[in-house]
Amino acid sequence: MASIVILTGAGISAESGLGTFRDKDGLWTKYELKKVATPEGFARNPRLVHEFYNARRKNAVEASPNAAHEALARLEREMPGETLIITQNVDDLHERAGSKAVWHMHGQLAGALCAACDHRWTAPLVMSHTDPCPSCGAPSTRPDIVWFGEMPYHMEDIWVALSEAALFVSIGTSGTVYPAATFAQDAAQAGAETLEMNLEPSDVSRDFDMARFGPASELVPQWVD
Ligand code: BV8
Repeated sequence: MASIVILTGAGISAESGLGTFRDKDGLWTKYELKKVATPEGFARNPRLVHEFYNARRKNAVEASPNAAHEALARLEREMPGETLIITQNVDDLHERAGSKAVWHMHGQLAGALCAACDHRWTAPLVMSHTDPCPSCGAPSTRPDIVWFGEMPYHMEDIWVALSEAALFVSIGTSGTVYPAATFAQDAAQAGAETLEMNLEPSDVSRDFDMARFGPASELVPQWVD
């Protein structure tokens, strides 16, 4: 299991041009969270939800990994088998920077999910809820994204990874969304050292032994190299 477990949030992709959620003019200031990031919102207006994720999928495809993503990929190459990225992000910038050990606990823009039969497949760039499921044919296609009130992916493995980490590093997250917001505490209780790297103090800064504040594209390469 990895000795260094790294949690990333929207802040690591901010300098790649992908919007964060809760910063000034963040995503939640333009779209109402409960209308586009909950199962109820999808049931009520699937067209609006697909419009939201189609726009983000387009932005993500057009964006490039930044120096922070690239530094984490270097760290993985330098310490094979010793690092794990648990990301709340749904973009694929970690993978495009070269990281291999990446778990997307909130799903991925690149994934499509059938709301009727749970079939998963690779999402086209533009999706619509009327797209028939390739497996059961039902017109119930949704993004393979974990919405509020839904169970995040990889939770069993995440609890194990946190219990075995020597170092837990959090990069670019406001610490407002659970269960990710408790990961620093969970790792510390199991004996890990904890480091927060963020533009500014987060809601959970008190849970960290060490902290560095500034842009991820500067802090992460300094920490890795
Ligand atoms: C769950 C979808 C049970 C993907 C997201 C009532 C009913 C049901 C649940 C709840 C409830 N009340 C509370 C809950 C729990 C709920 C929750 O946490 N609500 C919050 C609002 C209180 N959580 C859930 O529902 C989760 N499921 O609890 O199931 C369970 C529990 C335990 C174990 C198993 C099961 C599901 C949560 C997932 C929701 N999906 N989005 C998408 O559309 O992208 S969450 C959304 O917020 C994104 O995924 C995002 O990743 C996540 C966290 O946001 P951040 O990444 O932190 O981004 P943010 O903008 O907030 O912060 C950016 C940070 O970066 C800032 O601090 C900024 O300073 C910094 N920054 C900016 N620029 C830079 C930078 N840092 C460095 N460099 C820079 N350049």
